[in-house]
This record gives sequence, structure tokens and C-alpha cells, in this order.
Amino acid sequence: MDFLVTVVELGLSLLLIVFFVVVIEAWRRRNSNVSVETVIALEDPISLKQIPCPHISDPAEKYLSLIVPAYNEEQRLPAALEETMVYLQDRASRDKNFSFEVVIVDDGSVDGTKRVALDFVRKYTVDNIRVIPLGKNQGKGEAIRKGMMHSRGELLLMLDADGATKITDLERLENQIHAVAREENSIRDPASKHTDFRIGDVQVSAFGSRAHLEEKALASRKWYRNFLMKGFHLVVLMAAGPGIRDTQCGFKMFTRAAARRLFSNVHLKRWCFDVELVFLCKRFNIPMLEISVNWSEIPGSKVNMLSIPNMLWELALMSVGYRTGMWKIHNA
Ligand SMILES: Nc1nc2c(ncn2[C@@H]2O[C@H](COP(=O)(O)OP(=O)(O)O)[C@@H](O)[C@H]2O)c(=O)[nH]1
Ligand SMILES: [Mg+2]
Repeated sequence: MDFLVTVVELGLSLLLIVFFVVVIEAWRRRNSNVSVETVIALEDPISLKQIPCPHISDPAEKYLSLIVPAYNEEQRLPAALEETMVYLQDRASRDKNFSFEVVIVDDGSVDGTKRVALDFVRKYTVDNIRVIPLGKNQGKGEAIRKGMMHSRGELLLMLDADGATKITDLERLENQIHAVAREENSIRDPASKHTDFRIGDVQVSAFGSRAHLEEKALASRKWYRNFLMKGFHLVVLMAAGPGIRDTQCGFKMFTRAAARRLFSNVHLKRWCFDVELVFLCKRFNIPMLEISVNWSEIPGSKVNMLSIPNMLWELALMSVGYRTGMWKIHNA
């Protein structure tokens, strides 16, 4: 009996310590991102001149921005990027109103990612592809946030560097965003014509989803991976509430107005920033669409068992940060 009491006491003390550590860390991060935005140095690798760094609060200059976080992607990036460029250039040649940029965020890679990315800039020009170098590794979430904050599009798409989603699927997200934006606009301003607005000014988000593939995946995966996945879903549900079945898919699109609001608030820097996006969309009443996309498992994933403690840590931080009011929400 004494032994049991000691174990319970130890457990409770441990929980208390974890709670205090989480509170202190949430407090420490309470205003990160929101206050000071470091200036990013962008360089044209052909002329070697600095180019002005755009900001999400500037008016849009392009129709579509693609933001690609890249960490040690020397091997996987080239094929995916080439396919993406073929699609974008083909579309631009058919449609005079279509303009685009690709923003590769090199997140402190220690392989040849930067060299490979700059080769693409030389090939396609700095107006079409640019590289944001982060220096030291900051995490997928932070890399995407930086890319979003310095993009020029009316619509902004984040996508993984390994080409796991078919690039043409962006049209599914884009079409649904347009449909919802038209509706939102006519509710806001019933007198306006259907085409009488800029898509970048209406707030809408579209989450690519692999939820439709879940049954097949469940059947083919090891039981402990399924167990972990279900557990993760439960924790996400508790942290952000219901709304999106697959929060983690690396293919999401935002209008400029939605991205400005969301990414000037996001605190989480690694794997769970997507969950914070869901949480923030709800807080801001930004419509969230969940849209099925094609997905191929590309070998070389950087998510592993060691990512799990970090995910739980981030979700705990988020819950404490917002629930205690330490993380303030800014109306950018
Ligand atoms: N910025 C950043 N991106 C990362 C990091 N780890 C992975 N990524 C990027 O996140 C994307 C998805 O990574 P991946 O390993 O394929 O994950 P999975 O497809 O979910 O298993 C890729 O574009 C990676 O380059 C990291 O530490 N920092
Ligand atoms: Mg992948």
C-alpha cells in the first residue's frame, strides 16, 4: 500500500513539474513571431544583386505562390520541382491572367539543397523561383511561416518538397476556394457582382486531405502505427477541436488575407503548426475546406518515432498558451 502511495505521489509530482515547464515555455514564446519579423536577404544568383523582400501585408503581385519547405532535400526536390515548373509554365502559357512564384525555404540544410534550389533559380529566373535561406534549422512550421510572410500571391499553397501530392490537385483546392469566396463575398456585400472582388481579400483556407485513404492505410500498416495514429487524432481533437480529419497533410492553400492573419499568429515551429492553424481558423471564423488529394508515400520521410514527443510537447504548449491567455491573438 505504501508503495502504491509513493508511486502516485511521484506521478503527481512529475505531472506538476511538466505542467510548470510547459507554462514557462509557453510564457517564453508568448510573443515570438508576432512582434519582430527578421529581414530576409534575397539574392538573385545571376546578377548577385539583392532583391527587395516582399511582405504579406503588401498588395499581391502574383496570382499564386507555392511555398516549399526544404530540409536536406537534395535528392527528392529536383524531380518534384521540375514537374511543378512544367505544370506552372504550361498553365501560364495558356492563361494570360495566371502568374506564379515558387518560394523554396531552405531550412538550414546540411546537404546540397541550396545549390540544387539555386540551379532552379538560374534556370527559371528569380521572378519565378526564389530561395529563402534560414541559416540554421528552425522546423517545418517555421519555414512555411517565413515563406508565407514573404510571398506575393493572391493564393498561397504550401506543399512538401518530395512531391507526395500531384501538383494538378492544387486546382481542386483553388476551385473550391473560389466558390466559397464568391459566396462569402455576396453575403458580405449583396449588391456586388459575383466577380467584383479580389480573391486575395476574402479569407478562406483549404486543407488537402488523405482521410479518404485512411481505411486502406489502416489495413496495410502495423498495429502500433495505427494505434499511434488514433492516439494522435484524439490529442489533436482535444487541442484544436473537431473540423478537419487530416490536419497533417502537407498540401494546404490560403487566400492572402487568411494567410496574413494566420501566419502572423502561429507560434508552433515544427510538426504541429498545422493543428494551430486549425485552432486559429476557428478563432477567426475563417472557412476551412477539407479536400481529398492524391498522396504517394515517398521514401525518405523525416518524420519518425522521435518526432512524437515533440508533437505532444507542441500540443501541450498550444493548449496552455491559448487557454491561459499567454498567447495573445493579433488581428493582422
Ligand atoms: N523546414 C523543415 N522542413 C522539414 C523538416 N523536416 C522535414 N521537412 C520538410 O517537410 C516536408 C515533409 O517532410 P517528409 O519528411 O516527407 O514528411 P512526411 O511526408 O510527412 O513523412 C518536406 O518538404 C521536408 O523537407 C525540418 O526539420 N524543417
Ligand atoms: Mg513526405
